[in-house]
Amino acid sequence: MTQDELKLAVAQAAIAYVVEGEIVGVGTGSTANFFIDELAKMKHKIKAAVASSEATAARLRGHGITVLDLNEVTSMPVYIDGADEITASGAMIKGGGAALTREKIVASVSQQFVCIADGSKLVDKLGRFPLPVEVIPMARESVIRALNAIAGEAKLRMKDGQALITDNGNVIVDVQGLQIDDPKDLERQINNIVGVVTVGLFAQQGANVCLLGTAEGVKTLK
Ligand code: ABF
Repeated sequence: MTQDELKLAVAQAAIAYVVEGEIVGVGTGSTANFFIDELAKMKHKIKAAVASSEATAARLRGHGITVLDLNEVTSMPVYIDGADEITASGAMIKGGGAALTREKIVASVSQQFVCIADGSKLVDKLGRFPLPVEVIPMARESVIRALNAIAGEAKLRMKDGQALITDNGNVIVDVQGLQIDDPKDLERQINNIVGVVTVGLFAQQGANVCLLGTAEGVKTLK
């Protein structure tokens, strides 16, 4: 199976976690896009969606799915999103698509996080994928120094020769060369750096379920 076929398989499996008549939280990225296209097939059975990025909101609306502002929503049964890396216990690195802040916010208002990923995302230890950190622009250099002092090598993410700007108007710093033994502790440490908006470690609140696409079929990790 190709990677896209694996992504489609987990996106289809995730539909079983969507609660009819309710609001669903929707992630960002290529796997989430497969999920959005599947969700469109049952759009009349859900109340609405909350999107974790402008790109996701546009794709949902393109399918005729109502997108609510999170401020209008108290709680959602489920948030469905991809990941860049995930461990068997559900700790993740996210933010390769630069949507980590809204992803973490929408996930925090959801009762359950269902991660959808092809098998290549499952790791024993997080850190091979550069860890994204969203940063207030004026704190860029001070945060880079603070991250370098903790571990790894922090670099500003660029796009088309300029600093990439997130949906929230901030920049992304990626930390390379990490071997993350204690994801919850590192999440806490980086959250404590002044100027950090969000760290792409989802460990204190990780995935409750991971639907993993493999050649043998979709495996469910809980
Ligand atoms: C989002 O999309 C991100 O948190 C993660 O960076 C990325 C995964 O993308 P893909 O599904 O394209 O691999 O979930």
